[in-house]
Amino acid sequence: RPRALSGIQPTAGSFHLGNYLGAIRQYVALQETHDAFYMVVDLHAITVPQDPKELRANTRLAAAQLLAAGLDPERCTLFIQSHVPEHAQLAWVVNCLTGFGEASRMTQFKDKSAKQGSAGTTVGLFTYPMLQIADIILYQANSVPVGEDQRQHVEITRDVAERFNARFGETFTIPDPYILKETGKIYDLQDPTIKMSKSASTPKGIINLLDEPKVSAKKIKSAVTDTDTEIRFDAEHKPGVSNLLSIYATLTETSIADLETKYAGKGYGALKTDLAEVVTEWVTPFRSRTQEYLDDPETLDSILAKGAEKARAVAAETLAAAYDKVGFLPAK
Ligand code: AQP
Repeated sequence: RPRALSGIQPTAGSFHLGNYLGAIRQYVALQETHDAFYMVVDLHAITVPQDPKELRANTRLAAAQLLAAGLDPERCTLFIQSHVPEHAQLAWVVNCLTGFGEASRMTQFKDKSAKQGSAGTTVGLFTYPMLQIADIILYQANSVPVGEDQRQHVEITRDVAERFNARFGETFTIPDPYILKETGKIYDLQDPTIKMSKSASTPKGIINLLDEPKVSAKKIKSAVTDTDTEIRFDAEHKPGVSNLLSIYATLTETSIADLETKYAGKGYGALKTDLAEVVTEWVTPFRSRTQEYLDDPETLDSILAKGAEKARAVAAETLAAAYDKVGFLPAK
């Protein structure tokens, strides 16, 4: 089976609909076809300040949500990044193989450091993509399910893995991004030209999966559309309506063409009311399943311990091979 690998940050509070449709939904699907490794990336989280107690709680919450969304510990390996020290160990080697200029071109770093200001920008935020490279190549991943915003990080992973292989001999698999055209970028409900994002969206623009369904319904009903009345997919001229159609089509596994037919002659209000219903139907069992995992931390922790053990077996083997290729003297 080909390998899949992806990671998600332990967001405070809840994952949002962009995280689910852009990434987590694909994690669930790839369990069936891939030897899949998914992790909560707590090492990445500390690139910005974190309260230790909250970080711990958010890490469990993230794992609970991944399980509630459909990850099955019998069909994939779910673990916490800091439980597998090989990530940080390989990241150092990756740092030493990545050019400063090359790393400086990462747009996510440029955006986030601009927002933080230079005093608030850590070296960790700068080297985030290098840790992400290590995350991916440690598992010899073929596919990396992510949203469109992560494409550049998978591309630099390919470059650095190829560089390592050329310099030291074939060691790492070159990964491909796995990004779906329909859901690779879910947009903010209030500004459908930017992605739905925990750091850039206003509260009204973002659908948090653990919010009360009533709260999300209200946000959907006040989503920005356009002055036209026709329900038609046209990302360029009708970004708001197109975003609602993408969300609706994916959650109900219908085609956008079928939705266009269904809503022909109907107003935006009807589309929004029905979409609010669709989202409510999806989040209601998701919320209660998440709570069940949170109510039983022993089970959750034991799933994560088993995941870490499985992940370490793979990661340790790759790290040993890489350290040997680089010329590190093995410890006796
Ligand atoms: N709007 C989105 N559309 C599609 N995919 C998205 N992802 C995030 N937003 C969208 C994908 O979700 C996965 C997890 O992302 P992350 O761990 O980077 O989470 P995040 O950083 O908390 O997500 P945000 O909201 O995007 O955070 P900020 O605002 O900090 O940048 C990734 O695969 C990502 O592509």
